[in-house]
Amino acid sequence: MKASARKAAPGADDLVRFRAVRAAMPVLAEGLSTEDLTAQSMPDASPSKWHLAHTSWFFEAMILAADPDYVPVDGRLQQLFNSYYESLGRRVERGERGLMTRPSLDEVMDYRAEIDRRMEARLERGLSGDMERYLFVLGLHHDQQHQELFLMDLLHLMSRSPMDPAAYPVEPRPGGPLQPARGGATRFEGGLVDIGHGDETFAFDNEGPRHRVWLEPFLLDHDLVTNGHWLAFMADDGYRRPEFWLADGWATVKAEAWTAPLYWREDDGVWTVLGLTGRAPVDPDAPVRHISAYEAEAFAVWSGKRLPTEAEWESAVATAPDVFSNLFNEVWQHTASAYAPYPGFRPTEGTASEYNGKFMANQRVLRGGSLATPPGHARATYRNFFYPQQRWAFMGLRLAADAP
Ligand code: AVJ
Ligand code: FE
Repeated sequence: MKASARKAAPGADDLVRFRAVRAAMPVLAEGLSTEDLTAQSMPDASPSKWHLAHTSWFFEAMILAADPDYVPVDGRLQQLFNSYYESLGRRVERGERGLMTRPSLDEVMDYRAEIDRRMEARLERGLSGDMERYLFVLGLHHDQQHQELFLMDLLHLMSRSPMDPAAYPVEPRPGGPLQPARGGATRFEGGLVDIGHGDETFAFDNEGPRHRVWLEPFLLDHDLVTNGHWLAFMADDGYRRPEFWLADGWATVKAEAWTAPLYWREDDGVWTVLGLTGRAPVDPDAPVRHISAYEAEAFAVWSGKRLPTEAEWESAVATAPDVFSNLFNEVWQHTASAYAPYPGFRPTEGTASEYNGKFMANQRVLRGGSLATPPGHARATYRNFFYPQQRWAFMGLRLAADAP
């Protein structure tokens, strides 16, 4: 199927969906100060204010501005809130997003409101054609991706303060409640299996086309690796024994002086971790969070198991979704797979062609979803991706093994 014809459900309820998705990010901002919403903690993380603006800019640049008679809300904002689209001209460097004290937060919220008005007027007239419909639904899913980035980036910002600030009084868990562990693993026969998205509902372009893959028999654990398991790895000198590590991973351990997951700290022999509700003792029963692909690989070697490939993960979840705990609602799960195009991959046509495909070098695929993933956003074919040294996302692991 041609990329331009990729489908999204036809929409009498477009307006309802639009309002529901757009309402979510301002709720995340409630209770935070203007200072909280403005600062940037590292080049990989954006200020909340930027997320509020960029998700509005996306609808303007991808849909509203396609009309040749369109007059932008403010032409300068095109440059300020373009993330990475080369075809849309100059932009502010990623690491300098926190320097944008202007426009003010109020002005950004006004921009949001104006884009929402214009989009609602557009939706009332009705979307024209498959491509515009695809871009509209892409805009909704893009907004949801940034709702998750908002929480990841906010936690990273909080972690840079010696005050161990609590961003929220109660942990926001749009992804749903944590499920109890079950123990054990299921064996899968493998063979010739189909993976990838088949285009009957919305998916990002990188999830297709659906294609065949050969899998040897494998086991996949029902549960996520816990902090308790991770403490055992640390107690066995996991971060000091190069034999567990990939060369690039070991170089990173030394260069970054890693001794524990991100946000962990040891005070008088007690490990604590910073989360969205502040600093608390590490709970040995909770799934481990904020470990890089390098750390996941080292842990897997230490434990005598391995990471699943993305095809194993997807095939297992499609076959027996109910045997697993916490597939989509706690941490994205590292896989052994490089983020590469599927056979026959074609980027979405037009400006959105830069959305996913151009990042297919030197990154790893993660599967599932996290506590910060909005409801209805994740699915079994979803391919998230990060560089192997990154660990500020809500990421963890579920182990696999070769089946006898
Ligand atoms: C899939 C999370 C790596 O953060 O760049 C946001 C999501 N794509 N805007 C990213 C995304 C376009 C993407 N990740
Ligand atoms: Fe974006």
